[in-house]
Amino acid sequence: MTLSNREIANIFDSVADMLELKGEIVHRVLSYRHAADAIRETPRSLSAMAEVGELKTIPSIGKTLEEKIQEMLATGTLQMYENLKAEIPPGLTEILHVSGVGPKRALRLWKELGIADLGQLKEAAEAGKLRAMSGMGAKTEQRILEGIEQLEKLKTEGRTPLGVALPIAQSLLDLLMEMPQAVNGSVAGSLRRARPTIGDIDLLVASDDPQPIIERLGSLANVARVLWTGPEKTSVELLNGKQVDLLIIPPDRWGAALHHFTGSQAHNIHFRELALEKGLSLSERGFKRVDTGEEVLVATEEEVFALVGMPYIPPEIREDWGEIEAALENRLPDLITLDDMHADLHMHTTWSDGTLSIREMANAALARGRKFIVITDHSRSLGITNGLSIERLLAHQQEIRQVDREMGGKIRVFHGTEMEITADGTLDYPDEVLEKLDFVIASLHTGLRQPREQVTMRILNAINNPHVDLIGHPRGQLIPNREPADLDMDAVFQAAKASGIALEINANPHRLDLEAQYARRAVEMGIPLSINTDAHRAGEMDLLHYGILTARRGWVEPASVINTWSLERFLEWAQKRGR
Ligand code: DGT
Ligand code: CA
Ligand code: CA
Ligand code: ZN
Repeated sequence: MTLSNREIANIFDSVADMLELKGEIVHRVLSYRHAADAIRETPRSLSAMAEVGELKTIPSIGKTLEEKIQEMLATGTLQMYENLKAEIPPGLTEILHVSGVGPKRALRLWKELGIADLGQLKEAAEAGKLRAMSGMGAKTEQRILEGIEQLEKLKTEGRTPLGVALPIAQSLLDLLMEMPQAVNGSVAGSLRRARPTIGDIDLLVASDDPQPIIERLGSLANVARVLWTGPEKTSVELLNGKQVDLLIIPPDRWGAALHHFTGSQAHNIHFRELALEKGLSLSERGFKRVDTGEEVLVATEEEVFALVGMPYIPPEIREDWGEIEAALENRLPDLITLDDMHADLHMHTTWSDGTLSIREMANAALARGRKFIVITDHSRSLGITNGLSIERLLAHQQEIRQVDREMGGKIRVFHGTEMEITADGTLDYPDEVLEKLDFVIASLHTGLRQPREQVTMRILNAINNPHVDLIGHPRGQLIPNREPADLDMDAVFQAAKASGIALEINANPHRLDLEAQYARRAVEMGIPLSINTDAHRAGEMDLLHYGILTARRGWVEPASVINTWSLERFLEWAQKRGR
């Protein structure tokens, strides 16, 4: 049994924790953490990459880490990790993540009180045993207890989907921006970078008068309690258990703070190295000239980038995935925006499991400025959605043609299907039926837990059918709880490239599938993408921006997305594909 990418990343994270406990230099600890992050974001299997000698193409993986990965692939473990585990109880790494406990304290808890895991720490804190340790008091003990609770909650509830966190954050920010003291405001952190899931919500407000704004946040209706508060910042817990960090920034330092708190951490570290090469030390408070110690305040993010000699990098791509190099060489992508989108090619009506008629969906799309749409109800084998029999599919077409005529050219309405790829890999409609449709999506909704070979074979079957135009939500993940299918994505991309088919970025925030790193690879290979809402009701058409954010994170430019094409080009492309 060879280790999966995730297992290897987890081992690297544990190694980082243990090295940190041992007091290793930060640089070495971070190299393991960054490697773990990079591996989690790598779309190809490490064992496949190792076979062709491509491990070192992963960011943060150099010769040493490459050898460690090879060792894990070959032996199923890492000797260095086993040695560390013999030295340090593995449970101690959890304690390290309790807020209020750092590596030094964790080590002392173990050596002086024999505390080796989170459960024992909780017991000791509840029994009031921690305060006896030198440098600790009842207050620290209380903070540690709260830290444990928070960590436990995080472990059970996990991260928050972007689609849940973003509207909450935006409404909190809107309320804060009503204050006369607030001159500027933004979400920051992973939320501003639009990661599919969010740890905590970071908000920034520019003001010279922090207190009223801090008090306002604490008083808002959906704030359960204030966790702590200082002169310029506060953390609160929302009724849904999520944490919000708010920081108030003097307006003349806004640019540096916004850049710092947007992250990612890896981007920041790399960016600061470049600043240093220019003799500038950058912190969240601004730049300082290394030689004279003179402060250089920056009020806008544009100035932050300009001072280090590069164009503005959009927040969605600040992950240290090559954006800094691209900026320096003036080859940043011209990222797609919502305005580039003309069409929505995936949606459902009352004919299957949608809530509105074809006519109502067409009007809803028209109201949102779409120029053409495809109605793609489910196919016959997905009984639970009232999928269409062949007979009903043909009647469906009649009604769609009728609505298309009624719309008088204000919006074009085409006939498609979201066809099941059944559990044995056959397609739900025969070719002679598919021929009659304007556009064909094929998707997996069942058998997602099948072994890799089987589930991959099914999707390849669909890709290789010349009537299929698009694979819907290819990986089948549901955010935050359902892992993607175990697809061989190398094989999927190769087949897609060969057949000329498009792959979807499903904009529904529970899907965001393909995710950014896969979308980026598709674009690099010249595979067309399609960003669609998969709307089952009118309101879901408004979720398109999540698909755009995801595409932007994947460096996607408008030309790669068929929804940005003119109607003529779209039809020509779809017709060439087997009809
Ligand atoms: P999350 O909350 O887990 O989804 O991820 P982020 O990226 O929002 O992380 P968070 O909330 O811990 O911190 C917000 C930003 O602040 C982060 O993206 C970069 C910056 N930051 C936080 N800690 C550090 C650090 O230790 N070093 C550097 N350079 N930047 C940091
Ligand atoms: Ca955050
Ligand atoms: Ca935070
Ligand atoms: Zn659908």
